[in-house]
Amino acid sequence: LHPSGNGLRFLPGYFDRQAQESLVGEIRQAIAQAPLFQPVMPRTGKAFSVRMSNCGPLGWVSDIDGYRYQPHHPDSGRTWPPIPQRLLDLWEDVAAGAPEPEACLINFYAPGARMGLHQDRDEEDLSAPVVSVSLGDTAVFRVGGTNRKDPTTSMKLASGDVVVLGGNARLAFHGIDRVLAGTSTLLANGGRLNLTLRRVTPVR
Ligand code: MD3
Ligand code: FE
Repeated sequence: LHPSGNGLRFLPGYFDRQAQESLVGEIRQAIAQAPLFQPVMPRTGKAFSVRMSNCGPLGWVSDIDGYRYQPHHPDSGRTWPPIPQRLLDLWEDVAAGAPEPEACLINFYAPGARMGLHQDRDEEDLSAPVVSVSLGDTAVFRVGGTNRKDPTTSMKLASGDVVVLGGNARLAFHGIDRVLAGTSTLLANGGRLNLTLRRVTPVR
């Protein structure tokens, strides 16, 4: 049994083309208010190849001091825009029972960008799932177990696909090995958007 086996739910083609186009419009609006920023690794200051923004009451940031959730954009100091209703509806559909999401991290992969193997453990509430939406070019996603050295399996994530990471997949190591250029016409200039909905703080 793969360590992430019983906590990973893959919902291919959850969003149809029309819903994907609406989502892209909503995310473009969010990015107009909260521009993509360039996260860097704590201590080293090495830049991520992925650019990021957020919507929701909290947003994930990474700078020389560390990783954290905060209510303000790191460059402008403004609060993050609201999470689009379509994404709150998705959460209700696939994470029913979990407290409402507080953060939607927006990852933008320009051609050539990738994300190394990591765990998501900056949330205080690790009981809620993470819900991921892929838009644009197909990505090669790698997921393993809760130890970095556990065996990994690869999956392709295409535009409109949703992945729900709960249970023992919540702390699984995962990353994006590459984005396959030219696999989607959704984003005019290519690349990939990934949206992850997260509960950050415990309810009580
Ligand atoms: C497995 N994003 O933002 S989404 C991230 O495609 C992140 O941008 C990737 O990893 C991306 O942290 C992967 C799928 C995903 C998201 C969260 C997870 C897989 C996960 C949390 C735990 C385990
Ligand atoms: Fe992650």
